[in-house]
Amino acid sequence: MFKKILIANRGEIALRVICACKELGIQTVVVYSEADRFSLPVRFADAAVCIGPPKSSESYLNVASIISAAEVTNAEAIHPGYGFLAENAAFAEVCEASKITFIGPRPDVMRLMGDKDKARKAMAQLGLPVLPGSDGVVQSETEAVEAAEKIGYPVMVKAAAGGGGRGMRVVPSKAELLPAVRTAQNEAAAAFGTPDVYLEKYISSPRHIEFQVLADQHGKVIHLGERECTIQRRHQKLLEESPSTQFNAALRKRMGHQVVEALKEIGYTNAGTVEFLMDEDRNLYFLEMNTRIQVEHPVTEMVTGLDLVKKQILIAAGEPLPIEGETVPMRGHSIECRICAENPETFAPSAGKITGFHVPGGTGVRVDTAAYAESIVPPYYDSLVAKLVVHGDDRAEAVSRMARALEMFIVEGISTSIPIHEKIMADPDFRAGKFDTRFLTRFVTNGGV
Ligand code: MV4
Repeated sequence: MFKKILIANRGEIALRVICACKELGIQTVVVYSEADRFSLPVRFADAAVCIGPPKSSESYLNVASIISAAEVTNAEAIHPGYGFLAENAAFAEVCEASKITFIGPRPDVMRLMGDKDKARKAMAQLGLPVLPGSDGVVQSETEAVEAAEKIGYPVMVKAAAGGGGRGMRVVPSKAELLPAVRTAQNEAAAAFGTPDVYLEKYISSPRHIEFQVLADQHGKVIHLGERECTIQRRHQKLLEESPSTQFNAALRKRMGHQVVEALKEIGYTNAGTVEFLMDEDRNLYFLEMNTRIQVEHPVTEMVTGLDLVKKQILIAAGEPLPIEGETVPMRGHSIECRICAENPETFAPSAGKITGFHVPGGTGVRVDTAAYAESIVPPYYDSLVAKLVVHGDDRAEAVSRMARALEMFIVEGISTSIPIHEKIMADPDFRAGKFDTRFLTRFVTNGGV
């Protein structure tokens, strides 16, 4: 087991990793930017190293500074959290070359999954269902036209290096195809440094469902069921839940088995998430795979009782997963609301000082946050202030528990997304489990997708 781990992240996830390390008896080092000097991760870690100015590019994305911090503190492993360097294969390679364990999958597997059209091809070959699409990246205008014809309109143009909704275009008919391809290529080149795009059949009001997996270094792969992440605004998830109202035990077992088999073939290790789109007939199609711990991992922890961050660390240290079969029992229902610092009208991030702060508690309530009264939400990073997570015996109990917990959550000094979450909890369609990716458009004039 590791004696000391460096955490290359900030905010609630840095604190989350510190919690796991403390319980495992592992020493922690956090790196921090000048904007995070008075943060809770800095306070609770055994050691903290300032790695640069507030801008991420000069601190949390600064590979050289992070590696030297690990070297001077004798950290044996690095936990990247989510965002920043978490899915950067080159960073994982630098760790390897520096004899530091990167807590995540191997760099080659990260690189494959980072290339969305290659990942799609690989997963299709391994038996996962995918939407009809082009055969890899489209190389010419003729190829794009022919592929779209074969798929049938509407189609979607997607950046190979994209993900999370960036560099995507919906194309209703042939007239719009080539302009959309060119725009997407330009966007992709600007955003990711490569213009590669591919085409896929467009599903108009899908649900977003993802499977959580864990894989050890001895060939054991398990799944921990699905999360429903359909309620999003501009590709930012607002809330997630597990299980999905659209799943039953048979569908979970069938899809979970397919996911487990595919990841065994790929040689996947550590925690990961396999994303699917679900159409109106409940068909599932592989979209992409995330090779990190995700923001919404707590809902899976609540229904499985497993500590996913501890599992990540144990797996990286070479421990076998002590689990029989392909999955674990799941109990009850969990929902997570992402409480963000944002202007309720414009949704622009609302940085500033939190003057009053009270977190709800009681049965079945968990709050993951690095905020406290008098703390400052810096303007440089994402606007997540807290994750409010509840567990109940069933979905109805989880919804009412979330509603009362939101009511008892006090954040003063900045505005947050708490009011929109309260509206969602009170919504009859949400309560009935009736929603798709356009759900939010009716709450907000400029939200939607
Ligand atoms: C799609 C799609 C429709 N058809 N792909 C958005 C995030 C990225 N991971 C994939 N996304 C989508 N891919 C096809 N072929 C619609 C979306 C999409 C979406 C998906 C899940 C949740 C919210 C969404 C909002 C807009 C678009």
